[in-house]
Amino acid sequence: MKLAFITGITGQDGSYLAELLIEKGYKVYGIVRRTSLLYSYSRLDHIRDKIHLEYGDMSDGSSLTNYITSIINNNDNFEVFEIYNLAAQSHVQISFEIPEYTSLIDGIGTLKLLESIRTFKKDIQDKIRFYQAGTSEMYGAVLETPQKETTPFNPQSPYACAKVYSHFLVKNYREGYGMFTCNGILFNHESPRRGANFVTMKIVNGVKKIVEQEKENINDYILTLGNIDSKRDWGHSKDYVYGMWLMLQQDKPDDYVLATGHTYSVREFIEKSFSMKGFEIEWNGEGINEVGIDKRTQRILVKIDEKYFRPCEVDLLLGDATKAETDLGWERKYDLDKLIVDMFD
Ligand code: NDP
Ligand code: GDR
Repeated sequence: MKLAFITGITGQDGSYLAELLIEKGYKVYGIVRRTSLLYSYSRLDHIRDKIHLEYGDMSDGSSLTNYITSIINNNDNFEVFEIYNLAAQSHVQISFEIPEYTSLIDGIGTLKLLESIRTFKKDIQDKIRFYQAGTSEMYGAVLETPQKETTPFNPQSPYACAKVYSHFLVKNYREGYGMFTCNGILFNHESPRRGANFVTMKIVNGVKKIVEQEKENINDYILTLGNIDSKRDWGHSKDYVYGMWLMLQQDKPDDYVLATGHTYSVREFIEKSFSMKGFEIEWNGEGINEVGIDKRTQRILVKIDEKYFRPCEVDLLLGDATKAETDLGWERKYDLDKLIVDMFD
């Protein structure tokens, strides 16, 4: 019997990963946070009867240890137990507003999980495999392009600093205690399940709103964004959760970059998204006064607001996933156009 425990199961990646593992015959467990409304289950509605959920929180080490222990005790003779640590305060800009909380969940939370695993005897520990959701944000103000596993980190936010801490813990527990722990270093990945306040989903939802408004002859909505000149290497979450799973199927634990090897600016993402719905965007003005105008009607569709700027920005991310492609046989099904079409649909 194969077991999997996903922290962050209610999130974008957690929900796709749960689907994949169910398909592969795993018994899938996850934790959910207590909230006053049950909104956080919405990405799991379609598989709710196929997964096991308990309340838990990355800030509560005993809940994590108790849950992992109960999974092991309730499944005699399990073959392998894969733990995917996807839970995080994952919004970079918000990490500047709640840096302590972000560090506690994205940094110390990882330590709590690793220590939980370490409490088990060697014969059990040897059947546990651990995946850490690392990020291209760790490269930050990049010291090399493209970025690969050997590129030094230069984090530019509390979020990225906490993830760097987790990255080295995972390496430390692998080297120090011989645990099967892997770091994924994943570049941006999106999907129809992306949170609404990440830039790609915000753009797609904005374009949809403008299309809907045009049908009703209304034209008061303007898509308002921050820095549109940063560049990102955007892939699809479905491709990336498959890569996470592949990492834990290898004979030896290691760290891998997952990326598409193509980078686009936020500006290009805006232009592509609008053009898929028949709009051609012209840019006018500079800096915070720049606006994106519909060439046909001269209506302003995009404007800039300083409130979306970050204290430190990551200007360019471009990943080199050669190691994952060669060693894991990782392949992607989505390019940027296919991704945007999927997000619209
Ligand atoms: P989401 O923000 O969609 O999901 C985050 C998950 O973490 C949610 O299930 C959330 O629960 C959970 N969570 C947050 N805080 C806590 C807490 N205190 N205790 C328990 N659970 C908590 O992120 P993604 O799915 O996009 O990303 C998954 C992971 O991969 C994250 O760690 C992220 O940092 C990392 N990553 C993401 C990339 C991307 O481009 N998407 C790229 C590289 C790394 P709730 O639903 O209750 O909020
Ligand atoms: P990122 O994603 O910070 O790369 O982190 P996000 O979509 O938030 O920002 C990408 C770029 O767009 C610029 N931007 C805006 N961003 C947001 N959110 N809202 C806006 O209005 C806006 N306008 C411009 C940003 O400044 C940035 O340059 C994501 C998260 O999923 C992390 O958890 C993950 O680790 C990294 O990707 C890889």
